[in-house]
Order: sequence, then C-alpha cells, then structure tokens
Amino acid sequence: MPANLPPDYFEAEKLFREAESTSEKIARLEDLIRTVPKHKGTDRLRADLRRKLAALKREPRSKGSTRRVSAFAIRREGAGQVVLVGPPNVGKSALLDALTNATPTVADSPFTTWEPMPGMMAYEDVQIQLVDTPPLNTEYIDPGLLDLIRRADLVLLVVDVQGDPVGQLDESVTLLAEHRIHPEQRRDGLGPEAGTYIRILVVANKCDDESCEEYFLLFTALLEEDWPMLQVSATTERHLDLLREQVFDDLGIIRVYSKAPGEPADMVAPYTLSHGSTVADMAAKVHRDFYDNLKTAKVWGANVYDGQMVSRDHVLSDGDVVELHA
Ligand SMILES: Nc1nc2c(ncn2[C@@H]2O[C@H](COP(=O)(O)OP(=O)(O)O)[C@@H](O)[C@H]2O)c(=O)[nH]1
Ligand SMILES: [Mg+2]
Repeated sequence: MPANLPPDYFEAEKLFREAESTSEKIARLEDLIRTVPKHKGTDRLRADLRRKLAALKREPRSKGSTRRVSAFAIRREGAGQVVLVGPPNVGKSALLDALTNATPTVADSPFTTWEPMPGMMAYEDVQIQLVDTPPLNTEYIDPGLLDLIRRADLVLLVVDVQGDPVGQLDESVTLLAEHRIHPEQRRDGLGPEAGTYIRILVVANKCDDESCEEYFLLFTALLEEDWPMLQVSATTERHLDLLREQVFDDLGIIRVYSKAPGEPADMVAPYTLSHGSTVADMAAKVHRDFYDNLKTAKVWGANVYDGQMVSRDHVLSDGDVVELHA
C-alpha cells in the first residue's frame, strides 16, 4: 500500500504523465520507479510500474516497425479523442496544423491526407487529442476510419463555408448514416437499433474575417436541422479560441488537481475525469492501490469548505484540489 510515498514520487509521477514520446515516457518511468522506496508495502506498486515499463518498451518507437497495425488504431492520449472529419479540401489538415503541435501537409489538391494523423491541442491546462483523417469518400471509406469515428469522444465535421457547405454537410451525414453512424441529436427519432450515435460539432471553416458572416448566416438558414456549429478560420485563426473552449465543454470533463499531504497542490498537470466522477474515480486514476485503500480525502474547491474531509462517494467539481488518504 503506497501510503507513505515521498514527495519525489509525486513530482516524478507528474513528469511521467507529461511525457509525450514513448522514449521520453520510458526515461521518466525509470526515474519514477527509482523514487519508490523498497519495502513490503510498495511491492504491488513497483510491480505495476515495472509492467508498465515493459509494455512501453515493447511499443514500436518509429515508423520502421515491423508490426503491422492499422494506421487508424490511434492510441488515445490526453483528456479526449476528437476526430476531424469531412470532404476533401475543407481545411481539416489546416485546422490540425493551427490547433495542435502536429504538422500535417496542407494542400490545394483534394487527396493530400491518406492516413490519420494525431496532434495534441492545449485548452488552458488540458491536452486534448485531435485526429486529422482522409476525406470521407463516396466510393470507399476505410473500415478503420469508421471505427475511429465510432469510438471518438467528439467528431468535428468540417465544411468549407466558401464552397457548398450545405451539400458537404448533407453528403457527409448521409455517408456516415449508410454505415450506421448517426449524430447524437437523432437518437430519439431513430432508436437504439439504428447503430452508433456520435456527438458532432459542425465546424464551418474558411470564415476568414467579418465579411464571412453573410455566408455563414446563409448556410445556417439553408439547413433543415439544428446543428451545434461554429464558424472559424484555420488560416486567420479567427474564433479558434472559441473552438478550443467548445471542444472542452463538449467533452464533459472536469479537472482535478492532486495534492500530497503537507505539500502544495500540483496545479500543472490535472487529472481529467468525466462529469459526475467521485473521489474514488480519481483515486483509481492515480493508482489502483489508492482506489483499494482509500479511506477519506480532503477537498478544496466547489461545494466544500477548504480542506473538507469527504468520503469516497463525494462528487468532484472542475478545479477541485484533492488530497487522498489511504
Ligand atoms: N481561405 C482559407 N483557406 C483555407 C483555410 N483552411 C484551409 N484552407 C486552404 O484550403 C485548402 C485545403 O486545405 P487542407 O487543410 O489540405 O484541406 P483537407 O483536405 O480538408 O485536409 C488549402 O489550400 C488550404 O490552404 C481557411 O481557414 N481559409
Ligand atoms: Mg487533409
């Protein structure tokens, strides 16, 4: 039971969580393991960490790997996986480029993107994964792409407001429906047998400046259905701040900051949990042993007085600071 872990552990654990590449993760996990004192009480924790390390070392580290995995099996990272979907040339790759650390090829030819590409988008202190994808094509859609869309926490359906956004939206939604993928707002009408329901945010791209307003209003006026929607520009970055915020809101997550007894809270790398999560859910994210042995917790934040003792079932709020007591 990792009751008396030293402050070094929490510091190293935070660095590990912030690591991005596999090799960086391996290095930081090795550092983390060194901070765990060796005694009976930490056996399980050390075994778990070593297992994690072994798994990381098995991971392919570069494109030259011999293991054949679908290019569409993108490993989830960060607080949520958000997939950019749409017809060719609407600016999906340009949006990934503008919003994340990834650098996809953006080009005037329609089929520049053949494989999905992930990137990390920062919203305040949260990292959210965005995945750029090949265009939705009437002839053939890779089953891997459909799976990626089904599993996504949120789909950004991108259209070009300077082109034919109504046609692009209709066609994309029809194509997805042919593969039994439907927007969340149709759930009540179609029922559970119709397939998978996904949350879609329509992103009207190429709204470069104020003069776009007219096009955008025309676009919305011509739609027969209400869509959650935003106008943005990848090129001028207009309203990209609103897009980041909307994506965060749509993911329905809260940020919780951990604090070791007698230490200041770690306000840099929050744990992200879904709305309605409890202290026990947070403990499970930190480590299974915390979950098993959790007795109480102290919480600072919403709906509590500072440092209030709460039980495992206490529901957390965005921004809470939590000190777990095993
Ligand atoms: N004016 C304008 N052009 C854009 C914008 N976003 C992308 N483009 C252009 O649209 C073309 C297609 O962009 P790309 O990102 O490759 O589209 P994708 O096929 O959807 O990935 C490129 O020539 C981009 O420069 C935007 O916000 N405004
Ligand atoms: Mg592209």
